[in-house]
Amino acid sequence: MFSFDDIKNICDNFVLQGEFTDFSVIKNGHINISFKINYSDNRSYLLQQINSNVFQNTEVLMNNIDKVTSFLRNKRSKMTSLFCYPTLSGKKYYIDDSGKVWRVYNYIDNSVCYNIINSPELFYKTGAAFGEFQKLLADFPIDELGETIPDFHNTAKRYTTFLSSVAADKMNRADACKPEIEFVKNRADDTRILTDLISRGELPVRVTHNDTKLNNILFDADTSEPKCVVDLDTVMPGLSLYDFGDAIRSGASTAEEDETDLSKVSCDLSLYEAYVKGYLSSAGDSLTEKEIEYLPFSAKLLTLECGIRFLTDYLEGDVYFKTSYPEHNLVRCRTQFKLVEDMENKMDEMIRITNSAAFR
Ligand code: GN1
Ligand code: MG
Repeated sequence: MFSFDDIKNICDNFVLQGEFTDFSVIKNGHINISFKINYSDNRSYLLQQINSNVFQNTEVLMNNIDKVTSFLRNKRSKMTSLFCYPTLSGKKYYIDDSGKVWRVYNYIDNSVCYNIINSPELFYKTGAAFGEFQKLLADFPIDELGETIPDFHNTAKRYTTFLSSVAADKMNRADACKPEIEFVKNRADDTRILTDLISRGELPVRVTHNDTKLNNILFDADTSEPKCVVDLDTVMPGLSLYDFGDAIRSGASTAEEDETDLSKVSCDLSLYEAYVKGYLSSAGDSLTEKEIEYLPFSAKLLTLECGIRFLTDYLEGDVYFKTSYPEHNLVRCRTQFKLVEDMENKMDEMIRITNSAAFR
């Protein structure tokens, strides 16, 4: 899709050290397009084409990222932080002749990420790292952050949008997913629970990551210690519960997000327990009782929300998430709904685990 010259020409607009030698595509992520770009003297950087359909206000996006990364770099932490390289004109992003938006980050060397994890020890560390990330940003001036995607985790709104997509059915796909549509409608009340708590002032709005998918944390390839929290596009005002819930959705699942054999999909309670303990070990003393009370529910809600988003995108004709085949979003929503069902069956146990970890 992109030639050597295409990529080199884009890179030439950034202030980087050395000579461009080659590049490779990084396959992770449903939104942006990422490349590892290699320079002379073994230097590498991460080049990304930002999805402007998803992030419609580049100024707000890059301003948030610039402020947050600068703030994190001044904090004491064992983890590394991202850094945005400037363009020749001193901006944080570059717009090419065809209107595509690009940025360059430092490349985090010698690191690995996972789409699936089966080690509670590693998932404990993941929880501790995301908890630390939240704590490091606790005194960030929240008013300086814009909303990069308005109502990103407003599940009640996501539900309304979903209903409109079902009604419009512009791709004639609704017939093919009747059980999934019913599944969502049966859980309409759940979608309003956190938004209601926010409007009653019962949950604190914090600076949160909002996309704490397992593969958004990089581990050191040698030591397996968390090395860097990445994908900062959605760092903005949010709930701690969004970050906790999404991490469980993605990391405590026994299967990948697009597994077609649903018998392989479940929520692993030993992974759940490990994450809760890791997360509480770093973020615990800053959480309110209400936040702790809603941790188990947030896992279910964020999973339901993600499934609703996949299903909505399927009904809309796959306009948001990158897909590799026509039913990809439908397949993804099915794994999420299978997980939701499994969490519903295990909810009492999830509550017990959470309480015993929090109130020891
Ligand atoms: C997207 O960018 P990526 O792949 O980490 C999405 C998340 C979803 C996730 C589902 C900006 O995350 O909200 O939970 O896919 N990011 C955006 O895999 O929509
Ligand atoms: Mg992302």
